[in-house]
Amino acid sequence: MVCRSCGRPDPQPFLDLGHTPLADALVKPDAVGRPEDRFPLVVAYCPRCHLVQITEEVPQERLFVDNYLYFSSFSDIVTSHGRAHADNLVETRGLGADSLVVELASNDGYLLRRFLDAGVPVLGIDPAPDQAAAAIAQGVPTLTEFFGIAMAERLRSNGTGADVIIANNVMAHVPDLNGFVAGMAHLLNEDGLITVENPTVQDLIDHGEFDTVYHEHFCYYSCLSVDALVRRHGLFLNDVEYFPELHGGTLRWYIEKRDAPTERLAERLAHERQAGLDDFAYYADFGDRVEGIKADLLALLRDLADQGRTVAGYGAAAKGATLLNSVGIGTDLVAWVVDRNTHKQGLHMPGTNQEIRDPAVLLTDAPDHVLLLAWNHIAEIRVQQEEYLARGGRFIVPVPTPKVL
Ligand code: JHZ
Ligand code: ZN
Repeated sequence: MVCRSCGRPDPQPFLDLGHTPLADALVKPDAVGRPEDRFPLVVAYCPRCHLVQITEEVPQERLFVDNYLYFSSFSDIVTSHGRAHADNLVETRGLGADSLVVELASNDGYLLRRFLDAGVPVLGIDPAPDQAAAAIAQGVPTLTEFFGIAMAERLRSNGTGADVIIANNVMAHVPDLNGFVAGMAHLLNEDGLITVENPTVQDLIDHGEFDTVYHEHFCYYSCLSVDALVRRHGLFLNDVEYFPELHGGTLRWYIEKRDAPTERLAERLAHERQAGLDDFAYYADFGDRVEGIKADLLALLRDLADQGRTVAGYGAAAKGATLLNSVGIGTDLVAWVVDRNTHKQGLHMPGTNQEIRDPAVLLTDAPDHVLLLAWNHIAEIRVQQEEYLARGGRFIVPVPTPKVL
């Protein structure tokens, strides 16, 4: 393969998670036990533009149209983080009735709804049919399509231009990166602003977050790789903010058509160079470290099973599917999983078959331990599960080091 950003041949592989099923391809009860499609999951580094990426390319329709039940609104911290950003943009950009905010991967519309409530026109774009329908149902105009340069040209020729483009947790999800960024550049008004958010590759590596690798995530970004990517399309990375608690460590990048880098960005770029994110050596031993985490987690769970302890999982997250499958955690070690997303309840985890149940069963069935598959939401889950913990239930976190809390 060639690098998805700069086209250099043969990015250098450093992590192989084997063949895994698609992380969001939850299984209907009557299909449990039938063979599931599996795809290689290998992560590689491009020494020219510093982009970390997976080598496999599963068709986007399979990932985000046929098998996608992620609804942003089931996470309170995610929605409040987004709403604060919206309020801030309305104020600092002076947005009003003549402005247009476009969101790529607008999901169920929770973020754009906030702009509408402030009197700012919006356009959502998201190919996931149920999420787009939910957005439309709450009054958020949404195009149920994949975004790219072709769509941007079509919108432009209809006279549409964006003052703000928001792309949260989507730039990692596109195989044709350059088409996506070219599309943003084409759609953005001359004095407009793009904000992009994604978990950072630095936190992935430093905190052993290997479970955030799955086929939906084609790319894993740093300021270095984003800078190289957007420059190719006449855009400039000018500012950055860091949210250490969001999705295991998220960066928000501010991108414009003018070249005006802030001190804060310069510091972050220097920090990434100092850490070695522009050198393969930084990534080289990650595969071995992941093998260690996997072995420790398996030993911990086997030990609990030997002691007759019951273990459930919290969060039918995509990262949960990677964790269960790459470690090899069957229903003998984690019996079932809970998730408050009602669209996921009643289905089963891909590959490892755990049934997905309502979180209320943590009190009625009272497992001794709960493995936090959605460890990124620990603060929120802790508050919700106060009663389970008060009765003596224990949480287990899988990363950076598997441990019983
Ligand atoms: P969560 C998703 O990954 C998918 P996942 C996607 N590919 C992406 O890029 C990242 O997000 C950013 C549930 N839950 O957010 C909701 C509770 O049950 O870690 C979700 O099903 N109770 C777009 O799937 C799951 O857990 C709660 O209190 O790894 C968490 O999934 C909370 C807060 C969540 O993302
Ligand atoms: Zn490259």
